[in-house]
Amino acid sequence: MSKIVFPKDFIWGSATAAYQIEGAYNEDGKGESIWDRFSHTPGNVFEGHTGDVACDHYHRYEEDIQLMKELGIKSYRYSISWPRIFPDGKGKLNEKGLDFYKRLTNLLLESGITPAITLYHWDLPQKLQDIGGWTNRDVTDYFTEFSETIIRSLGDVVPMWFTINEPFIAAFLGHLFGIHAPGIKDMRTTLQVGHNLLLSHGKVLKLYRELNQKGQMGISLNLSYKYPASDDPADIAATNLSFGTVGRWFLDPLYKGQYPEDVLRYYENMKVSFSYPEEDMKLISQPMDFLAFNYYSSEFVKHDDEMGFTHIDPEPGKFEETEMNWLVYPQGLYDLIMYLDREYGKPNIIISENGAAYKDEINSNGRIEDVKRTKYLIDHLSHAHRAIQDGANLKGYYLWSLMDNFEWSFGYSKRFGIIYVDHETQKRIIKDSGYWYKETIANNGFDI
Ligand code: IFM
Repeated sequence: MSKIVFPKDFIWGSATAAYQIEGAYNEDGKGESIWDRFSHTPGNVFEGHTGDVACDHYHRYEEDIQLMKELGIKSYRYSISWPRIFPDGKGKLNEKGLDFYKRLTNLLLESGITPAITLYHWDLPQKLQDIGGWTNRDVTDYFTEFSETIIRSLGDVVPMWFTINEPFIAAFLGHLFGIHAPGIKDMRTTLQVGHNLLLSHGKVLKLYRELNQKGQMGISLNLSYKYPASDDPADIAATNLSFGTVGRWFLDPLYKGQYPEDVLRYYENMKVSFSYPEEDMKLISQPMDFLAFNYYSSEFVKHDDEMGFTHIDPEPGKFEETEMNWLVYPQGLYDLIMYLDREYGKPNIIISENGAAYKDEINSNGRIEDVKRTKYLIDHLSHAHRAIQDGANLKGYYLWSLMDNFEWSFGYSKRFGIIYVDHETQKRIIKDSGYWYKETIANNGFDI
């Protein structure tokens, strides 16, 4: 047995997002979000589930913070529902909505938990979707105004800020595959939306600096590591392209001020183009305090004549899969961190999400023995630790998720939490993985 010990100030966190846990979808003056509209439209979400009640966190946040305290969570990453603050997306401020986040943040601070805010985790006000949503450049200014309100209200006490969560997912799942809100299927729109999300990030980061804030700000990307399915040069090229479309497409503008040439060509060949003023890149590529990413799995890539690349399971049955059918591949986390360290100038790195969905059952003693989730966490954190030992500036880890919640188009059918939520009664039960995390935080590491 050996002991894994993390650096002294390592941030042990857990994460959630507003639409996935809050509920209270039409209370205290909150406006409609694109996820309210999407989930209320039949056929979009598993068995018609919605976030109307979700985990009822809006009313139960005190109990939830008490649970975080019990687990010894050091930092809590949560997002702000934009339509709760500006029901129309802009204009008139809804004080009651803002007050909720003030109460939540204050109680976290009183409980010794460091607040970490995500400004956009996908719940765009529907009123802004009605004028084109993220395809409309004006929305980047409305987002900046919304962010200014939040930063002016909470900036003094919140030291950690994530501008946009997973711009790739918001753009591609929402505007190309149509399986997330707002349910559009158009490639050109997708690229424009991706760009405007990056631009919004840049505008808010500039504002944050102008407001002389003392905390740290970065963006949160969804990244996985890509491996060629064989030694065939065509598969190796496809792997580079596959990472290019998801990873470099966002990383290069942020760090190099330009979209990757090869991926631009790829889209040109597909006859998809989009435009932006060149000066956008200056905003987008301002230095961030950290680079955050969400890691769940990795992919094996094969050349595909039509699309250029496709993802396959090279040895079916060899690797475990989670309930999301995502391969469990902890080595990918190490390879990804080291890649970012090498290619993007040794940034400070935060793992802003990592975790796994499994089928959880309450046993006769009322316990949830989620052995697989605990193993998933041990394996991923071991690889994260190895990256730190090999020189990467990994500063913190936010486990996804604090509690079972609304998993977008899968509704409540997937459970990612270290706290079990009975969605009928709203009863919470800490799972065994939660107790393991508690011990890990207390010991700043674990035995393997
Ligand atoms: O639940 C999501 C979260 O909202 C964004 N990152 C991935 C998680 C699991 O799918």
